[in-house]
Amino acid sequence: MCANRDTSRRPRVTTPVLIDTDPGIDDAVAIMFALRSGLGLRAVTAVSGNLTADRTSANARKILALAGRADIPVAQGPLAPLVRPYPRDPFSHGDDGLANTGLPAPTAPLDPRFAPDVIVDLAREHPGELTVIALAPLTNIALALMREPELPRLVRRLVIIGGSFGIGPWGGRRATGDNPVSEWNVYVDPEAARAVFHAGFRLTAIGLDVATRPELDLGAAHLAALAASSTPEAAVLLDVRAFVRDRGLRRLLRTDRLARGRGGPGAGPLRPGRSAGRRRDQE
Ligand SMILES: [Ca+2]
Repeated sequence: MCANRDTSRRPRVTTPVLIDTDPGIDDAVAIMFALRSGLGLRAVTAVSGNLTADRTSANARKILALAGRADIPVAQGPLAPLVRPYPRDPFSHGDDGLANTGLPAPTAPLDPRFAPDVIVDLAREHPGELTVIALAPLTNIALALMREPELPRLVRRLVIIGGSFGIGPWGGRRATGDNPVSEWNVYVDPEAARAVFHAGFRLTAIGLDVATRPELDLGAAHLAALAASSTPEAAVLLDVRAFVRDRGLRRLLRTDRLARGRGGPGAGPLRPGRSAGRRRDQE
């Protein structure tokens, strides 16, 4: 390395990042945030979660195209978890899986490689450097582990949205597994989660107890900035937020109807219960 201190002409060095994902509206937002925050996103691997992988891989390409990054490769994983059947997500993500935003069909082709192979390839290409951000069931990561048992040593860091590590007032209400502390990404493919959590990665897991905290929601200042923005991502983000808000209102209204049907108008406070939350909203 030369000792030239003039850094202005050097290319910006960013940590290579791979996002494993199941968009789905929340992951669509996460991908937009990742791109806008300047992460060195090198590849996206799509897995079955909120929708099956054929749809999540298409949605990932739609979001990348929206953000002007259709050059980032997207590879598709399996259509089902490792050993269990694919469970339908009780929360609706809209007919298109992206809050009915009607984004155009992707024009960029799917990467022909199997998604777990892309994870292994990128980890080998950047030994000790790659950060993997897993926003979905861990099927792809577990399959990558089977192909390359050294993956935990090759990957610099694995960050997971998954699991639940405490009981809080918000997590249970938004849990989509089979009980109030059961988190969707682990619920869908628990065998994959077990393999990944025990593999020896330098791992950070952000659980349901943290990810559902209301202070992480967009605040008034964020919404004002989005409304003032002319970027296509901002318009889609506002549409997504409206969809989620309306979806919540429909759940409340339905619960209200159920309560009145059982005990009349004074049957109890309006509060979405587990039974209402677990039914899929019809659009
Ligand atoms: Ca996800």
